[in-house]
Amino acid sequence: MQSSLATSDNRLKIAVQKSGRLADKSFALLERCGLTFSRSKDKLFCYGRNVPVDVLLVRDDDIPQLLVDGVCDLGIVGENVSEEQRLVRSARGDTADYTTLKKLSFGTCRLSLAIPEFQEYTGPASLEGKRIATSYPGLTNQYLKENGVSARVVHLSGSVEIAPSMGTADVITDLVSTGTTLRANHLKEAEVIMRSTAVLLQSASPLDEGLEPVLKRLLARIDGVLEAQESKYVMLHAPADRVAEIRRILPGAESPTVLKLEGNDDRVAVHAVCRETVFWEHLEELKEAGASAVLVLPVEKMLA
Ligand code: PRT
Ligand code: ZN
Repeated sequence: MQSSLATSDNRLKIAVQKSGRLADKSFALLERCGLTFSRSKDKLFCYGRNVPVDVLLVRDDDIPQLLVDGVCDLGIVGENVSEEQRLVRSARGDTADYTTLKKLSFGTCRLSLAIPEFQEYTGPASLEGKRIATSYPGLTNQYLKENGVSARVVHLSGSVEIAPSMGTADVITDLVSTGTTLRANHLKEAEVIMRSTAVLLQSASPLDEGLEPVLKRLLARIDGVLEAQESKYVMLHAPADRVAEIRRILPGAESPTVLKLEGNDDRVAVHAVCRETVFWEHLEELKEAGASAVLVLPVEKMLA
């Protein structure tokens, strides 16, 4: 992503959230891909110093429209926002000219139906005729339609969780992460409507000339960052005759490296990259299989 490409006038533009739950992690992802930026005075624009990639810092809700208009080539938003705007646009008869390139590993939450804590929930049919407050009318209406329920969706742009106690709605659908907000408002989660993480979106507008290889390399680096986040480098000592068993326990490990231990013919050192999460349970199983001196190390970068 260096040299001649960096001198091109054409630059890849990525929209990310300026401040909020996805802001730091979106920016950190780009930095972990090796991109460095200088920020404009108003802090709304970041100019890529070592790559022809610029970042626009905006409200998350504006990102899909920037992609539809071709102002930005890529954008990072929650799947909840991406899908909600897709549904709202399609209800208006507009197209949503963006596609999901990748699911990212942050911004995890769920859009859930929540009801007053002392109310009984007997399934979607019990929502018939109810008033549902939400900031996600598209996803909520889709859920009601899929379940053949007729209810009134009350669109609120914020503080949805207080609607039942204010008497403006009977139940709500809202984003939930830990569940603390629901509990604090005497609500309980009754149904998960959608699970969401941050996603990388691409505009359907064609890329400017010369940007295809820039995009390709950026995507490969993002894959490398995401894979490295999950992966761990595991080192251990094991009985020489139990290596096959050890290998089966290591989650997502390809061919491990097996090394001789100086002055010890019965035990060997095993090194492996585990591409799935290594849990304490795995370490306990390894120990039972005779492993000792088990080290689990983070992986900084990975290139397939
Ligand atoms: O200013 P801007 O419009 O850019 O930001 P915003 O205020 O619209 O969004 P922001 O920063 O709150 O969230 C951005 C994205 O983060 C969302 O679109 C989701 O994809 C993701 N995300 C992950 C969440 C949450 N977790 C979350 N917990 N978004 C919102 N919440 C809110 C939720 O609405 C509720 O009020 O947190 C509260 C619930 O949290 P818990 O932990 O109490 O369950
Ligand atoms: Zn927003």
